[in-house]
Amino acid sequence: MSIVTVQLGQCGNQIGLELFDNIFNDCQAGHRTTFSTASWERFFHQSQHGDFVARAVLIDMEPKVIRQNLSRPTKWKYEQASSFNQRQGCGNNWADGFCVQGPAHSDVMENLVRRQVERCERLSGFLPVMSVAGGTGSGVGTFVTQRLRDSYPKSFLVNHLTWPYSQGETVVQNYNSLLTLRHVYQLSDALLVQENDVVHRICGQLLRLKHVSVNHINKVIAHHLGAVLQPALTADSHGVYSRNPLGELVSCLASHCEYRLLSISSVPHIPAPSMAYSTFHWPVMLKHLRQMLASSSKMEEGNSRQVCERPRRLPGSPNVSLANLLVLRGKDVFTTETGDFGDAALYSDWLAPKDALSVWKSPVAFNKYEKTATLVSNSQALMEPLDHIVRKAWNLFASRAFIHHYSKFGVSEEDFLDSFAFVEQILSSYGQLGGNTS
Ligand SMILES: Nc1nc2c(ncn2[C@@H]2O[C@H](COP(=O)(O)OP(=O)(O)OP(=O)(O)O)[C@@H](O)[C@H]2O)c(=O)[nH]1
Ligand SMILES: [Mg+2]
Repeated sequence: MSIVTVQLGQCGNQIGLELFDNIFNDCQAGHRTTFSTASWERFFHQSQHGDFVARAVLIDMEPKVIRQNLSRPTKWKYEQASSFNQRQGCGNNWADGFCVQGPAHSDVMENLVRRQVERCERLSGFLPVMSVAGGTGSGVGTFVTQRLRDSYPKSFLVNHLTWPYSQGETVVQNYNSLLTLRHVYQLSDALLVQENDVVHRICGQLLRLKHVSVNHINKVIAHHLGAVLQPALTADSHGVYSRNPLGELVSCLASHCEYRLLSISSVPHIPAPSMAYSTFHWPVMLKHLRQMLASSSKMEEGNSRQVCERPRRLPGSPNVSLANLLVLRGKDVFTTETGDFGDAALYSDWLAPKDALSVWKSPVAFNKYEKTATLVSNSQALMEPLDHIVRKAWNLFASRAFIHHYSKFGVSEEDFLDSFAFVEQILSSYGQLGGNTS
């Protein structure tokens, strides 16, 4: 089954390109016909000339990144006619994107999506890729997510959201994040979240890159996403690569509508020059990943984020999961012991651990790594950054700073208050996973 990716705004378009590149290169790296065929059906269709064309729609209110994407030489292609841009962005304003630009260009964007859908023999669903902090990705992205939900109510809808640096690049990034989450949380089946802070640290500390660029960050984000979305064998797929990637992801991780936040962590991350000398041991890798899960850090131990504040969780309390998906790729996956991830201590008591843990496997090595273990977790791991966003947004809102930029496009103070209440409720729900009702 196929996924139609909708790349929105600068961030969405830059990450989307890296994702397709990652997937295409991964498939080309070896002779593995059934794997590649399943992957290509997911992400590419073939043109009359035999070119691999991404199943993607590119949307940005600015022209630059789309132009770069369309002209960048790659072994695969974007379809020129599958893009839409305007001349000026939304100026980091969610309200402009959601209330003005989205509705103004709704028909043309819908037509582009429909054309991609018509190319799919079997549609699994949609993957909108966007940041939550700018104007186009967040505002137009939310609008497009709403239209996708209305027009394709039976298809799966999983949003990939990039969360901004906590120290912030724009003063209103937390307003935009708040408004995006308020809407997308209800529309989407699941939200795959990657935080720029965390990925930046992975690049600097684990990959030992001296000057971390956006490009480096996007490659890591694409690596994580590819590790989850490339074909794998599920417990009941009887040796056949899973058919409905988004549907299976949602059904094992996000079947409860109040819990839709999914974090991704992966091991190992190895600097390119060290790769040839590295050894990969499943027990060591899985031990690290298990420790990361328990402590809700998204980087390997030793370098992980120091837990500074854990709002709404008891001090030192372990990260509680509702559900986890472990994806193993590479050598010896079928003989690897994963029982530690079924430890009841990791989970809320709502589901038996055997129902809360899913394991997908593929014997095909991923992205030059002999072995890769990736964990997608619906747990309390995103409470801290989410709480940070809400608090920062509230600090601005308390003095009604910048609200006029939003109200002039139709987003009122009441809309903000409603969004605060909604996101507070998400935090409270996740807090209750650990039995903490504060
Ligand atoms: N990881 C990553 N983050 C990005 C990238 N580009 C922008 N961002 C982040 O995205 C946020 C800004 O969103 P953009 O995608 O630039 O904004 P936009 O959607 O184009 O919206 P406007 O330009 O305001 O119309 C900031 O938090 C940036 O750190 C990227 O290529 N990769
Ligand atoms: Mg932009």
